[in-house]
Amino acid sequence: MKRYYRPVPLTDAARPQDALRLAGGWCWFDRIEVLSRDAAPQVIAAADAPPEVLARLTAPRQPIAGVTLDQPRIMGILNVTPDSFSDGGLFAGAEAALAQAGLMVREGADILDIGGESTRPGAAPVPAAEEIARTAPVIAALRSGGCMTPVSIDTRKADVAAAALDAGADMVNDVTALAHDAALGPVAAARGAPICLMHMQGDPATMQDDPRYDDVLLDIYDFLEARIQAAEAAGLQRANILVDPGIGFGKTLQHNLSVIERISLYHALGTGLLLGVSRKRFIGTISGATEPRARMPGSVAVALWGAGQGVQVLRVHDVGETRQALSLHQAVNGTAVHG
Ligand code: HH2
Repeated sequence: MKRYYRPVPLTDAARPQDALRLAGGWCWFDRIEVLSRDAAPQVIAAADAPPEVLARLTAPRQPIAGVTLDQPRIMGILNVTPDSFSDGGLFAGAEAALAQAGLMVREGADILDIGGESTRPGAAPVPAAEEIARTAPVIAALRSGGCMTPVSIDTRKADVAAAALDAGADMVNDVTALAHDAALGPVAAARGAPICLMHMQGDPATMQDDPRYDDVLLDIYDFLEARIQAAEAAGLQRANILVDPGIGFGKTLQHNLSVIERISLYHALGTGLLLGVSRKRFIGTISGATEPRARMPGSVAVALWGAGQGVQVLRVHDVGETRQALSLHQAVNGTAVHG
């Protein structure tokens, strides 16, 4: 029976002497919830977990695209698409895209995630040439304009990633975790570019039709574990991989909530963790905010929950609001980094 080890992250001032530091970051833990597919969850002392599990949970995560992961980082979303669910059409022109990128950098984005193909439920695929024409010139203009902030290309296609990396992007964000285009892993590996591997069930056209899991939390764990192995087989280093459970990608409201509640499980994969909930539908379902842009407060609340669970990268539209919330969260829970 396979066991899964979920650390219980805390930032409380009352830290026992034998508590362990989670992933070299700002949370500590001294208990682990042991999960399996056929037994009730059990809470054990961290010291009683297998040594290889503790090694993965405590190993400091390496910087990604030069960004250290010892504090929560903000990835600002820039969709240069006509049809993204919350900002489609707003930043499709190069000038508007550059202005928005500049604003997000001033507001405190650590990474910019640029995407030229919407993956919202029901979205139609975009040909690679069109996706390149949308993204590469914006990345090149950011670089020639002196922007030093690391850029991630949100694509599932090797050709789009290669063009973006040529134009000055630093990392790849693949919502299919290398399952869509077998050439993408080798492209990232050859250039030493970090990659984010996200879980999705099905594809955007049909993923919300009737998503089902045996155990959503554990099924995603097994998927990500297998995709890390596939990425390593393609030549990527584990230290250069982020994983993401893919909120809203083939998941019901309850699936999303179950995953977010126990998201710290994925620290056991030994990589950095990324969470993207910004303005997503489940926030509207719970809060009644039907307009995506009205979902900012709920998005910030869930981002703070992620930070409290040790999630290293928060993918958000509302950078300034998230930065303010995060800095207050860190100030009052004692995890602020000074100096
Ligand atoms: N969500 C979206 C797109 N890319 N990448 C990662 N790693 N994680 C996510 O949760 C994620 C993602 C969807 O959001 P958005 O980019 O705002 O919309 P659209 O896909 O319509 O462009």
